Amino acid sequence: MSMRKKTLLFVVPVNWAPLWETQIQAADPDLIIKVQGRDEYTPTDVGYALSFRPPPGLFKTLPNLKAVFSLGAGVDGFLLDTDYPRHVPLVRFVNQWLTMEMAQYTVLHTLMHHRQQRMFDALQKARQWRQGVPQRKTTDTRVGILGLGEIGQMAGERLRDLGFPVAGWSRTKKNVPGIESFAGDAELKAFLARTDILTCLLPLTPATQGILDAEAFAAMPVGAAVINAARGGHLVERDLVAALDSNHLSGATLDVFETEPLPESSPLWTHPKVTVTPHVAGRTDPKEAAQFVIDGMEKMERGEPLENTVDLSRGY
Ligand code: NDP
Ligand code: OXD
Repeated sequence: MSMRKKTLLFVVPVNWAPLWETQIQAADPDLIIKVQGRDEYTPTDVGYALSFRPPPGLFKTLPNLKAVFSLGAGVDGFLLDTDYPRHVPLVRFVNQWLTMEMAQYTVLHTLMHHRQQRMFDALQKARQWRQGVPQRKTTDTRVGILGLGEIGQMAGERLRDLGFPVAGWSRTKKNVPGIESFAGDAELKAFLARTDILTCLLPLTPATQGILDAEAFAAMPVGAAVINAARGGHLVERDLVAALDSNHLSGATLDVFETEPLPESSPLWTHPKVTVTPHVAGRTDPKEAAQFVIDGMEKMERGEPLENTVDLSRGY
C-alpha cells in the first residue's frame, strides 16, 4: 500500500531555513520540505507549515493545510494574519529547555537589580572598592511576574526558592504554593503596588498591548525595576524612559522591543539604567523543534488531539 508523503512548508527567512531543515529532515527522511521564497511548491500539496512571523494571507492559499506549528512560544506574529484559516490548529512551541532558559533570564536579571550589579560594574571600572552600600533584604524585595503560564510559573517558583516574596498576575486565579495570585484587570494595580522587581512574561494580545505604560509604572513603588522578556509591544518605551529619568524606576532590563533589531538610534542602547539583550532570553533549539513538529504531525495523522494549541479568539 503506498502512503502519500507529507509536505511541510517552512515559512521563515530563507537564511534561517537550513538550520531547521537539517534537523527535521534527519528526524523524518520521508518528509517533503519546501521553503517558502526559495522552493517551488504546489499549494494543494502542503499539509503542514512551520513558521514564526508568517506573511499575512499566506496560509489561506493552502487549501489542504492540517496544522501550523509555531517556532516560538509566542504566537503574536500569527495573530496579525486576519485571514488565518481558523479551522486549522495553530500549535505553539512549549518546551522544557526554552521554559528553563526563560526562567534563568528572569532569575539572572532579578538578581542583577536586587544586588545592584550595574553599580558594582561601574565601581569596578572606576577602580573603587566600596563596601557598606545599603542592600535591601531578599525577604523585603517583592518580586512580581506578569503572566503565570508555562514560563511565568517556573520563573516564579525559582525566585520563591531563592527567598523572594513572589506574586503573579494572570487572567485566572492560580494556586501555586508560595506564590500569591492576583487575577484580572481589577487586581492589576494592587499587584503592581506590591512589586519591587517586575518581569513581564505575558503573551502579546490586544488585552496586554502597552500594559507596561506610565500608569503601570506610577502604580509601582518608587525605586522599582522592570524586566520585559515577553514582547516589545507590551512596553511603551517613552513612558519607561520618562519613569527612569524621573527616578521613579531604578532600572530596566529589556530583551524584546517594538522594532527588532533595536534601531541604532534608540536611546535605550545608551541609557545608564537600561540593560539591553537582543531577544535571546529563551532560544528555540532546532533539534527540540524538529521533534516537536514531527510529533505533532504524527499525532495529527493518527487522529489524536494536539497539545498546546492556541485559542485564536483569546490570542494565546
Ligand atoms: P502561556 O500561554 O503559558 O502563559 C500566559 C500567561 O499570561 C497565563 O498565565 C495567562 O493567564 C496570562 N495572561 C494572558 N492574557 C492575560 C490577560 N489579558 N490578563 C492577565 N493575564 C493574562 O505563555 P508562556 O508562559 O509559554 O509564554 C509567555 C510569553 O513569553 C510568550 O507569549 C512569548 O511572547 C514570550 N517569550 C519570549 C521569549 C524570548 O526569548 N524573549 C521566548 C519565549 C517566550 P491564564 O493562565 O489565566 O490564562
Ligand atoms: C518565543 C520567542 O516566543 O523566541 O519563543 O520569542
